[in-house]
Amino acid sequence: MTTPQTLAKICKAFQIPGHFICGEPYGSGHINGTYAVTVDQAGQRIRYIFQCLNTTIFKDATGLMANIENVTTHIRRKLEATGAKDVSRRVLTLVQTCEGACYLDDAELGFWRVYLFIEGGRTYDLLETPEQAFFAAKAFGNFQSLLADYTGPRLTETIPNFHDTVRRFEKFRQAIAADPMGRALAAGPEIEFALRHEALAGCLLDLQASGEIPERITHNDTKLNNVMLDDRTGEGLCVLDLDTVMPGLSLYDFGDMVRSACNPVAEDEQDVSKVVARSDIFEALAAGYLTGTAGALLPVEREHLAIAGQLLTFECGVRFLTDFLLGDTYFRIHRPGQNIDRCRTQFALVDSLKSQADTFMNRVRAL
Ligand code: ADP
Ligand code: GN1
Ligand code: MG
Repeated sequence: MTTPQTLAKICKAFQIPGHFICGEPYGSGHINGTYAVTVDQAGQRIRYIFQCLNTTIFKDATGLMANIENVTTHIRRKLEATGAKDVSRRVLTLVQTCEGACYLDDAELGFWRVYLFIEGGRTYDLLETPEQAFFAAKAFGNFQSLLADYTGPRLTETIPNFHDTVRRFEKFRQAIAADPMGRALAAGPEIEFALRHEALAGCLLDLQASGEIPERITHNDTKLNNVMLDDRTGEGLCVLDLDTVMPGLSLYDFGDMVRSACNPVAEDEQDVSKVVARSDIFEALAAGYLTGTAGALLPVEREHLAIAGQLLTFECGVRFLTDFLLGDTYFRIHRPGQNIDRCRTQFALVDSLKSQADTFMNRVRAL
């Protein structure tokens, strides 16, 4: 973990006036190291988000930062053109280094970026109400709408084949065969579940290959704690975590919202009997996403909203399981067994989504 002394040093490398007061780990992301840093500026305490990028996972860190600059610039211009209020709370703002770059790449300190801290909003690991689901999904849908006319340079694929579930399944099979930690035996029921559901893996890739669903610029990591809701109005405020914004499918974005929002308990809950796909949340997500994407979704995309939830939940479960088998090198863990627990909740959610598939589809059709 990065010490306050190191954060103070990083602070000096960016165009941040005033002096460093304190900094501590922030949020519950699994990949990057995120810190909230407080600075005294002429007697006011101002916060910033400092992030150390995981460059083992994001191998093309400079390409990734170029994506974020291009995407945030495009969104900012569009918001300004429509006279939106409070633009610096509605889109992430990168702070430049003293040299005028949008990141610091330092042999000793690592790869860092700094964002203005968006005040007056919060992210949720667990959703409480359908209203929150509606506004979160609307914000992700609107994010996609804002990028629909993006004409800048083609965005870098920051993690190639990120949602290629078939390839991910192949990696999973290799992990079972290699079993470097000797954990396959302990994960017997989960491995069996995954193998039994393999057919799910290709469902969206097949539709894309046949040209039935289009590639768009999508977020690709629409977990609920990657969108801020406004404390005052409850509405969507800002879409965060732009590391995986790249060409993808709308259904990936919707599917991951279903995965992260429908479950009433934590992603690593150990009592899987508590896992259930909440139908009122699903319906609110669908309504919010259809509102945010403002008519852009094709009928075939609408018809696959429910299966997308199953697919993305399955994919994530397979990823957690693979990481458990390989020794927890991808998703940060805070206790042994956390990745297999995460896998179990995902698979329990797949079961619940499957058993309610018809109801969920009827809800979408009625919207
Ligand atoms: P990770 O890639 O590790 O998931 P995120 O970019 O999602 O990192 O950031 C982790 C958490 O930090 C978010 O869930 C959110 O609560 C908070 N956060 C991120 N950026 C900001 C920001 N600009 N202002 C306020 N909070 C933020
Ligand atoms: C990771 O970075 P974070 O914590 O928002 C992961 C997602 C997973 C999610 C599962 C780049 O998201 O793909 O769905 O964990 N991000 C990356 O909680 O792999
Ligand atoms: Mg995140």
